[in-house]
Amino acid sequence: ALQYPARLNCVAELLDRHVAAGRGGRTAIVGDAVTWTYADLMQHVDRIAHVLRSDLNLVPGNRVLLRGANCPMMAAAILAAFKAGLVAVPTMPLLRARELGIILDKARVNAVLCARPLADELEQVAGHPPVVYFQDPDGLEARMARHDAPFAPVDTAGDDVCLIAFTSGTTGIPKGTMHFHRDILAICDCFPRHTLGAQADDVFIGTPPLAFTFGLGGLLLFPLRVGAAGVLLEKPAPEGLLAAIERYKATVCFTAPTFYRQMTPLVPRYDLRSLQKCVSAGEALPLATRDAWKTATGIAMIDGIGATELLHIFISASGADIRPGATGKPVPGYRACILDDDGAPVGPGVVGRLAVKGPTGCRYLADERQRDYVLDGWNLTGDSYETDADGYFYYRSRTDDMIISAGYNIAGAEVEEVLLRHPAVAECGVVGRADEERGQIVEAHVVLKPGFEPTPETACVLQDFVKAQIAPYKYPRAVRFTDKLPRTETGKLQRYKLRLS
Ligand code: 3SK
Repeated sequence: ALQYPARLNCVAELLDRHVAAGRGGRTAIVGDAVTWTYADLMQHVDRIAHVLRSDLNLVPGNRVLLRGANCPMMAAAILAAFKAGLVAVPTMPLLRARELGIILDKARVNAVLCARPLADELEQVAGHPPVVYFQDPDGLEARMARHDAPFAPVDTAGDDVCLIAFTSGTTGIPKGTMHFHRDILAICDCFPRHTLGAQADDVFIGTPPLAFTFGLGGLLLFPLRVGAAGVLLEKPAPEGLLAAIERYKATVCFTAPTFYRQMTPLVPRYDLRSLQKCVSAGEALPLATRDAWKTATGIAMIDGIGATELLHIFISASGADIRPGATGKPVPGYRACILDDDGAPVGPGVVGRLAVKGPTGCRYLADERQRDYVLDGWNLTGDSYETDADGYFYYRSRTDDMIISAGYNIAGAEVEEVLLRHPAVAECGVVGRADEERGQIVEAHVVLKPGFEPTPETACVLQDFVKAQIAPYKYPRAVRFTDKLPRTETGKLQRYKLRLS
């Protein structure tokens, strides 16, 4: 089992340790516009920590919401919050005012660091806490210039909360998951060490936002743990990612199957000889995607399943351990089993609920759903799996109504709630529909109010309406008009019927 000291600030281990050991000149972070060494990163982190503590008067345990695209300043802001004994609450750049409002409220946020280009939605949240903008000459950067002293890591306990990562609940009400300083190190000491084999000369690159723990680990924490470099791309697109792999000679890529599918036909246009390891998570990896990528690049993808609740990947396989069709085996440090509906373990070949136990685990912030997620220390992830006789785990489906599209978790209920606010919508039901490109797409079944026409134009109007209200990746890519939704006698929407229709 992993052992960490009782007093522990994860940034001392991830960053300061390298500088103290003479590795300050190594590249830590590569952004679109700047490259920072470990010493540069530490200087930025220390200055932001001073701003948070001295200028904003925050005290250990206070919560700081962070809003920005993947860039060196966003990375430094997250680490600064950890180092200053605060709790970082990173948020997806695409979130709208409504979603930000819920998070600000739920996490009882004391202050915000926000990239200036993302100011609009935040400013629409009534009564938001004090904000300091970065990527703004008169904002955070100007304040940082006034603090040049080193900042000593706050003497936090290993089990002090340092991160609240939000994930969309099936009801559309985001759930905050709380993680300790020691959890941050634990995820670095499991998957990247045992499955990925991360090394100091690796260059990590990829697309998931730092606000998604898949990206936070893969693009920032994992490289720092081994003294490697992470490339942060502000606007990742398939062509841009391939060009960046070539440009920065990246060795390890983290992204979702959708992205690998989009990149596959473009591979011959780029020199990807540096690339050695490709990690896929965020949604199920179809065999066809894995095979096409192998044919195009020669690289056998490292599939994995993780959860925001557990912080990172807990089942995976690499190299000779890869078995086509299987996600893999529990990552060393984790245990996993399959449970039936009564919570009893089942043997190979029987589909049931995936349960996981390990050094990290679910701690919801003020949410009753904790009781459903954790049973006797086992985390019930909401995925149906089965095992084979050799202990490999095979993904079958989600056990809940979560739609997973291009690696994004989307709650059908949240999209329904928005659609119902449009004057044309009488009733609606939103489900996931299998899709070659994105794994699943959001599909809305809509009953219109009298006077509205079920035309493609109306569908576009509804799609634009959703995009304007909540993060655009949640909009229904398919809209189907119907006269009636399938409901039980008690009026409950029968989503499975919509999925079959
Ligand atoms: O969705 C996943 O598989 C995942 C992977 C790593 C970290 C977090 C998540 C949700």
